[in-house]
Amino acid sequence: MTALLTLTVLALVAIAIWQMTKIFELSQLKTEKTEIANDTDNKNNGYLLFAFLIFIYGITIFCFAKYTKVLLPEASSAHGGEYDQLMWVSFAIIFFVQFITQALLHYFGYKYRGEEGKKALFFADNDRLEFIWTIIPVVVLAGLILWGLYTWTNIMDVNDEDDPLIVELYAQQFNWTARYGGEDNVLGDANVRLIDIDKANILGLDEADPNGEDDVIVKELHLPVGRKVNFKMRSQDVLHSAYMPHFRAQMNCVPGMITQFSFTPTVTTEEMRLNPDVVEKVKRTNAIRAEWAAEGRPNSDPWEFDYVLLCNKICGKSHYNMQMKIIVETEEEFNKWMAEQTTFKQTVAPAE
Ligand SMILES: [Cu+2]
Repeated sequence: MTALLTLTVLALVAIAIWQMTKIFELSQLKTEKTEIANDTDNKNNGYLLFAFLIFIYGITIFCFAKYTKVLLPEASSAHGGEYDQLMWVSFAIIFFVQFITQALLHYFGYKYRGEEGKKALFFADNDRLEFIWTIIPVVVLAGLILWGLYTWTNIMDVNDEDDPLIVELYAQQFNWTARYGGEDNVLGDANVRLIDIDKANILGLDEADPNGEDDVIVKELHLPVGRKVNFKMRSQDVLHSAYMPHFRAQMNCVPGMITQFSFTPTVTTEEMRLNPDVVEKVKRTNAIRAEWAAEGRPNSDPWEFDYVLLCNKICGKSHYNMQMKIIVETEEEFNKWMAEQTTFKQTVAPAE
């Protein structure tokens, strides 16, 4: 609110100054036609172009220096490295091209400013120039697109080779539920029409399907490190998107259909908590939280890093808080945890 008021005051002061200059100008005896730009005006505008150029370079460098730390830490999935490399190379090319073209754009704006007696040269075309500025972007973009397509096909190759763990991610306003295939690693059939709250059948599993009997339904996603996981996404109501940023994974959850994504987690939660970037982030966050705690504000308990599954599709008013904790652990820890879970058959109320 204070910021808004300050901005309003600043804007009003600026308008007042502008109006006063107008009054001042009008009160002067006109010596020349001030509405037409003269050489001095053009030159000043040319210099302003350079000032703007320095401003955009400056703000870019500033943002990089100040905000790179909020980027995600190193990828925790087998395909994540490839994905990150593609992103960084694209970034590098964009910044390189932007650096050069902006400098040229502003320099030419200054160089060919209007001057008394200077006439523009009529220049129909130049085949060589046209060729250069067409062929370079074509080659670079075609390279990036082909590499992107190749990476995409690699990442999106969801198949059942290497005995993947089958996990369903079920989205609804505004929470996630995960379902494991159980002992047989096969998910029982399910349909939203079969949801029966009275019987605690919250995911609409088909009770007649024997594959569903040993399914395990949980509110915290556990994954064994190094084992491929095939995710099957469903949505109960509207479009959601299952986003697991640390694994560089995202897939929309669409009502009425099953979408898929597959990845292999490579770093356990324990290991990730020791990652220098993560340690730094936890430190920064907890420093802010300590300040909050001192002020008696809510949500100020110390934070510990955990992987998360977030919803990345604005799906309603509590979308921002639609998340589920992910724990990546060793095979033994995972098996131990799994053994403690109850199966669908054990939890569902018997038919009356
Ligand atoms: Cu959502």
